[in-house]
Amino acid sequence: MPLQTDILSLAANQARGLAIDAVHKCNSGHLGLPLGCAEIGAVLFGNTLSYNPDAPRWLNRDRFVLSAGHGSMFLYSWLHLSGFDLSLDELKNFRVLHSKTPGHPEFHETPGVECTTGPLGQGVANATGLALSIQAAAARFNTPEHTIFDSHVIALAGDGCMQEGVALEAVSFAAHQKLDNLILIYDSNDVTLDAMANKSQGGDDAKRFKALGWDVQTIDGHDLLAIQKAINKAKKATGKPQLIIAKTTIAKGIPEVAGTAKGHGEGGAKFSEAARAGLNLPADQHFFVSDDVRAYFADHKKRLVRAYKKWNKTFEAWTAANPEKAALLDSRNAAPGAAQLLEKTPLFPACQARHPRRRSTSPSGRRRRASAPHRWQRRPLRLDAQLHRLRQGFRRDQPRRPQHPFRHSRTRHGLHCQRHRL
Ligand SMILES: Cc1ncc(C[n+]2csc(CCOP(=O)(O)OP(=O)(O)O)c2C)c(N)n1
Ligand SMILES: [Mg+2]
Repeated sequence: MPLQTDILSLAANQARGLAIDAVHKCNSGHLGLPLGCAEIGAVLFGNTLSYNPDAPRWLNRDRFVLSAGHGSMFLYSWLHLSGFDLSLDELKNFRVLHSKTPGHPEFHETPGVECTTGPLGQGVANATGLALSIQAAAARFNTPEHTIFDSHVIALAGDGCMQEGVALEAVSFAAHQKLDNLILIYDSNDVTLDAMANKSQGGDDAKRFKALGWDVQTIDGHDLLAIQKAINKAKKATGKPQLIIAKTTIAKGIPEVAGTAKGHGEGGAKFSEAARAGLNLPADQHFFVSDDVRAYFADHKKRLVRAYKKWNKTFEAWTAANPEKAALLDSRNAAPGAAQLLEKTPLFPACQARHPRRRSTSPSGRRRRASAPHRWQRRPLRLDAQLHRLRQGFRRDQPRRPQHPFRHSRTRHGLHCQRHRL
């Protein structure tokens, strides 16, 4: 479909506005990526990705993985604009406990989120796994008459992801397996968190990926047409995974911090009112989406649903012609889900052990124990309780957020958890 650049540029600026407002409201989060990649989001969700917001787990959907999970407001804004079940109120609840918009995207929490991401590089590996499984399914289930699996996996990764060993291992594996349904968009903005990227990384990424066996394109990540052309070319390519190096300006839209390390986090939020004016967003209406942008995405959804229905017809014909394959595919429903797997997780003796605590025998130690005896009672290790809560989370009818075993910042041992600080 030809790209409607006017309306998509407008949508990109309004997505920027949603990110600015959400981060400003909770005074926390990361503005750099949602602002720097707004045009990439507009092309993906407004043109090139194949999905159905009403059926987020459709078998043959394109999977979008935000490997740079700190830029979660990017994903939430575009899921909202595309018509997924993610209301404006959820965007207003960004980073609020039990909202559908946690600080980093979490699978199970939010329709349209394919993977839990945040630890840098991990999404690249997840995307590789997804691409591999789609190819395995295609090899097993497609027939000369019917193609039911032909979707793509598109991951968006930043400089930090590229530095991680887990990403590099996956990248090498993807090339070896010729995963040509994997498209990696590299948000190359020359900044990593609190410094310019050249302080911590160097080398020629294009040459490195080519040497491993990838096709590589380098584009201006703010040029809508260039982005569309590159993604379409990557979708058509065969035999190799596809890297698109998108040169972007971090925090584009907030001139005070754009292109600098200050643009990475919430630093730009204090300039939000001036930035909103520069982006032509109404001063008196926060979390603003214009009627014409809503209308564009409503129309786009109709196109997507038409393609989905067409696929369903093919799927029905395939099912009738291949009952054995269809039964095999259906048997995945009998496979245990996350809740059942957790039920089977044994509680190891270490979890039930009592935590030994050294007691001071000094007079001051005795006084402390006397003043707060509950703090000195012996209790099971935290892991036991967390596993229990995780199970409870999956048991609830409403998909409330299952507690992550490492969510707490401090364990009884006094150890801080890295994940908490992502
Ligand atoms: C494995 C891991 N280490 C450290 C972090 C903390 N962290 C979050 S974002 C970030 C910088 C990432 O840089 P980049 O991907 O270039 O993001 P940008 O600054 O361009 O938004 C770091 C180090 C993390 N999330 N995961
Ligand atoms: Mg960067």
